[in-house]
Amino acid sequence: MSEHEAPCPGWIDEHLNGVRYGLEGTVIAEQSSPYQRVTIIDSLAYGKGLLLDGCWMTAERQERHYHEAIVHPALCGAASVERVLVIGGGDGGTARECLRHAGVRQLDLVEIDGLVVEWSQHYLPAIGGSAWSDPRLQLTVGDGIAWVADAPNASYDVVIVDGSDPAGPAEGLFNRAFFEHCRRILRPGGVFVTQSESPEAFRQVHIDTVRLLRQVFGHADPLYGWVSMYPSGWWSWTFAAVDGPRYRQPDPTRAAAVAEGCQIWSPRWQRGCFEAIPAAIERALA
Ligand code: SPD
Repeated sequence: MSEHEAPCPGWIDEHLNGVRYGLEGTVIAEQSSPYQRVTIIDSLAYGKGLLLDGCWMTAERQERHYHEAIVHPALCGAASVERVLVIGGGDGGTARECLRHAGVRQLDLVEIDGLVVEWSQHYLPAIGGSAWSDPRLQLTVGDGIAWVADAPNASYDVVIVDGSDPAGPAEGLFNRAFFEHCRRILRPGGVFVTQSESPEAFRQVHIDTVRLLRQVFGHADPLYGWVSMYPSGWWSWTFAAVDGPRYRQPDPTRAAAVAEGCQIWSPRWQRGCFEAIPAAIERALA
């Protein structure tokens, strides 16, 4: 989808549809895994960061915009948070935010690419933080699509899909069969969330993803935020639940326990971001 090129020395860019999204910095490690090209950079503005196949994934001084947004509406909204599944998320940031919730007893993190985990632990240790040594974390390097297909009915309270863009290893994380399994493995009161791309730079993928989730779950709500290193800087995460949009009403006790440590998320921020649906997207989804 995008190419990682270095058009001028000292810049690392993601290229998409005639626009480049770049950081000034240097590549400090790069290798092709069996799944994708994995690149670690050191940037002036955001510290060390990760690209997969030339697309921005995360960076030390930027990651909270993404990880707080994908995690806390789900973990503050689910009836229980005892058993959490994260598909993808090999940098550890989503796991770190989940494990700030004291009610989490087991977090299964299933990442397809062992090199992403290895290099995130080595080069970006602050992103996973204490998650990597937390006994509640069960890390599996394996196929998340097969994991959800094989998981028993009603086996998780929260399912989080923290994949990359729908090309290469993440392509199968955006289709009906996958979403149906995610719904099947949720317990009553359970909440599902997936990163659902940019309403501008990936407009059609975004609309298709929300539509499909509405068909599978009966309802789904995109939340809009900002990840300035991603194409257009405008991003979305779409939430659904087995028994109504409970993710819109954060549990006050759980919210209070995590809000103090957040840079971006708060119940108020979340309320605004669920309401901030662009008019044309709202019409397209109607
Ligand atoms: N275009 C970038 C989409 C990336 C989504 N996942 C990011 C991984 C952060 N844990």
